[in-house]
Amino acid sequence: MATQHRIALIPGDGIGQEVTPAACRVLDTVGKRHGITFGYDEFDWSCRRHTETGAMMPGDGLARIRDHDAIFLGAVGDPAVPDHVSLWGLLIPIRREFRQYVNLRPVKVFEGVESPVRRALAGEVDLVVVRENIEGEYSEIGGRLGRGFPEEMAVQEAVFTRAGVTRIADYALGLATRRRGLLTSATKSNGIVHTMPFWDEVVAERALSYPDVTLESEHIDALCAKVVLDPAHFDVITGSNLFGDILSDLTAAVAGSIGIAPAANLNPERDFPSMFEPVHGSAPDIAGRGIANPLGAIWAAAMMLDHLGHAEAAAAVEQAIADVLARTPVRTPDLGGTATTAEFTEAVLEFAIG
Ligand code: GGG
Repeated sequence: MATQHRIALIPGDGIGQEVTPAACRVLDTVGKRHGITFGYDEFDWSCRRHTETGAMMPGDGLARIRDHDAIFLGAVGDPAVPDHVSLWGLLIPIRREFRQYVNLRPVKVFEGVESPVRRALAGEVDLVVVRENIEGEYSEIGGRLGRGFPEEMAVQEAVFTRAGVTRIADYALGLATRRRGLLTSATKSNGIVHTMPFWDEVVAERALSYPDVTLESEHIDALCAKVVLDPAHFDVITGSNLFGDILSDLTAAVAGSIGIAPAANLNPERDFPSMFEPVHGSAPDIAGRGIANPLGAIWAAAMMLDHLGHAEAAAAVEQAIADVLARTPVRTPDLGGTATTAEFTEAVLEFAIG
């Protein structure tokens, strides 16, 4: 009998509406081949909904998706709604309420994709960014005073807890143990005098329990330079919420395009559903033209398959992505081609199911 999964589907805004159906098409087709079926409950939570109703999602939104096996999200953001309103009205509450404290963002330079960085060669760059996802610089603590007056001010408190840093360090160290054994921790303890030395201390303490992992700590500014100059050096990179977010866009660009990067927002204990999304945003400049790169969303779907216990199906999707890039000229415009979202998706399916 086929394994059935219920997925909460939130296409969201802009190209999220275009790449999410592409990912579902791959899930359905590859799933069928592997004895897995998906039932989707689609939610219209988005900036359009905010414009019409005043809220990104309904008051009981989180309760409605709590019991799904996983959540698949397209993209969030539209010029009509301030970015902090759309993010804090949808994406961030999901991550926090469901304790999705790991944001896993793998990056590879695929054969057939030319990186803008000369030293980023296919087969050599294969790294994972492990971003802390529910605390750090993304914090509600703070406020604004004296709006409109010359002395107007804004204060934003970053929040780092021992529990929070410990669990993300353990996740990253565990992952490094199963990979090449190198963990790079992003810091800025020369300028940020409280939270970053604390981050460094906790990561170093936890590393003592992982003798097979070499830990290196790099200031975020120097780390960004090194990622560009020598991307093949890196294996697992961990960072706070903000540093991890910035690093994953940087590493995705080094790999050729932010359109190819996937993300898994994981609740490792599986007390709550985890959420899968492409790293890219809603890209209003190209939305509606059918040319968005669905690779990030399709790769995120592969990560979802893996999380749901279907490693073989996940590997088949990842291999199909690699095959399209290595063996065909099919590319969306962000990778220098002329293929549409649908054409790229078809090419992936041809390799995935033969
Ligand atoms: N595909 C997810 C998305 O739309 N992300 C937009 C974004 O700005 N994300 C910020 C973040 O991940 O913290």
